[in-house]
Amino acid sequence: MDIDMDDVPMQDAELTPTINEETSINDHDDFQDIEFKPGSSGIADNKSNKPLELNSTNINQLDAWIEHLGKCEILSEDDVARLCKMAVDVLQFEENVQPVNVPVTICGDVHGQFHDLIELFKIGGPCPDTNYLFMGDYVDRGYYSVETVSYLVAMKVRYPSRITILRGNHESRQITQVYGFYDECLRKYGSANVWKMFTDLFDYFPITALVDNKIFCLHGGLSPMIETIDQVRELNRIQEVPHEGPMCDLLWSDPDDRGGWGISPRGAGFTFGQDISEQFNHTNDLSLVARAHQLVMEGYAWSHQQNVVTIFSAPNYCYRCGNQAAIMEVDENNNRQFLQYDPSVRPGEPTVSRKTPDYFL
Ligand SMILES: [Mn+2]
Repeated sequence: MDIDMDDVPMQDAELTPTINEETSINDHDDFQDIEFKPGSSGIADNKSNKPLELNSTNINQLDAWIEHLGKCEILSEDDVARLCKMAVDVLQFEENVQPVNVPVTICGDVHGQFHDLIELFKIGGPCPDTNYLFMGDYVDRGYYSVETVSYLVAMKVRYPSRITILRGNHESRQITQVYGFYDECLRKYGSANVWKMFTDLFDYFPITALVDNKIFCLHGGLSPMIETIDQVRELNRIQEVPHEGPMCDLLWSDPDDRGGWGISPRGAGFTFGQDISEQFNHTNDLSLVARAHQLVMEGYAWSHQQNVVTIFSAPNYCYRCGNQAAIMEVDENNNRQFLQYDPSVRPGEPTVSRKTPDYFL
């Protein structure tokens, strides 16, 4: 049985045995097609032919939703439908390689850890005062995937030029049926309708971003079928994440210490060595590939002699990994600074004190 490297810390193999229950995506073919009809939610049935225009009515609506979601309270099913329809009319007009200006703060996996997302905005500064680029994996694993993805989508619709939300390998019908988001939607809404709406919306998320023409941002990594960024622009991204091929690789691959291309233990995507990263950055006149997808204990980790950086923004991942989280600020002069943070306290969560209680003294 294969291990999903989402869960394998790059720098602390000791944790691996406790958190390696994820398996290859190809082990789950029994889930096929039962809940799998792209477009069945209807959120994309009446797409506009031009980007959503904000006016006082929909701004007031969005601000009310954002305030509600900010308290970690879910929207009604009808409001999720309204939000997702608006989001289609924003995201369908974005590009496979969405251009992003500096300054911007680049973030990695969030995985339903809503209170830590709020902490992220405290550390990095509130949106829209600070521009944000999230590199996917908003759902699954944590307890608040619904609130997390609702909040980020609402922010995207409200401040479309201030926040960019890329697709991760978990923004998929198949993966979310295994790792939590599907079950969470059933539990919180009593049906799969909200899951269908969001997974239909995920098909419209951009798959990569290009910051100031210098930093190529994506969830996973490189693909042996992609040599130039223009080749990413030619893909048809509006579909479920495929099991193989360039779009799959961009959302699933990982950098590796070995050179060349390797078979990924995740069962999807590839591993790629420093020679591959150097060639890609040289060919495309890039300074850096920024990606997420792997737990790193400090919240960020350089690889391939600073040709690649991994950013992971879920502190104490799965509420038990003990890792720090990080985000990467890129300023107007392209200077980079990492901000690290620890888990926020969830309401109802027992606060574990390592201090010896007084009654033992
Ligand atoms: Mn991932």
